[in-house]
Amino acid sequence: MAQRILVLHGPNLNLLGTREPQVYGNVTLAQVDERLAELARTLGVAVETGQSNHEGELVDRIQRAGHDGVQFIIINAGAYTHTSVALRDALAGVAIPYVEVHVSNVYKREPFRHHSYLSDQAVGVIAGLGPFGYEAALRFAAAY
Ligand code: CA2
Repeated sequence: MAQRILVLHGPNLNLLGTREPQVYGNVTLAQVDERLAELARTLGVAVETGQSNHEGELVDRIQRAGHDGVQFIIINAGAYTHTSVALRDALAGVAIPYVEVHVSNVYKREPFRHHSYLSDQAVGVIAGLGPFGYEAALRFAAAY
């Protein structure tokens, strides 16, 4: 059975590639997901991607992952990274290893983006590599 990997995108990431290109680049979320699907085929893993602007929906998706055999999570929680104890608790609750991804280098940005509720429980964190960060995370997950 192929390893099952869930990629979750949080709030506003549906706007990727359409606004603020100086911060987030020109690649759209659909293109990121397409690239991940292609790469997953090459790596022989099963990847599922999803985006939500709603904290509770992200919590529900993480809880479901705990029941449906997901073995690794790649998550860019967007702004919820810096605010959400609920997402932290959901990830801890399912105990599925995860990598936190940020398109931008949050450490070069406003101080409120320097703290993450997810990082200390993550296997690792990728920030500032643009959309390539997701690809690097998927390669890591496949080898994990
Ligand atoms: O750099 C990242 O990937 C972030 O997770 C993106 C979040 C931000 O709140 C985090 O601090 C860092 C923002 C989501 C993307 O929002 C966009 C807004 C306009 C245009 C494109 C994306």
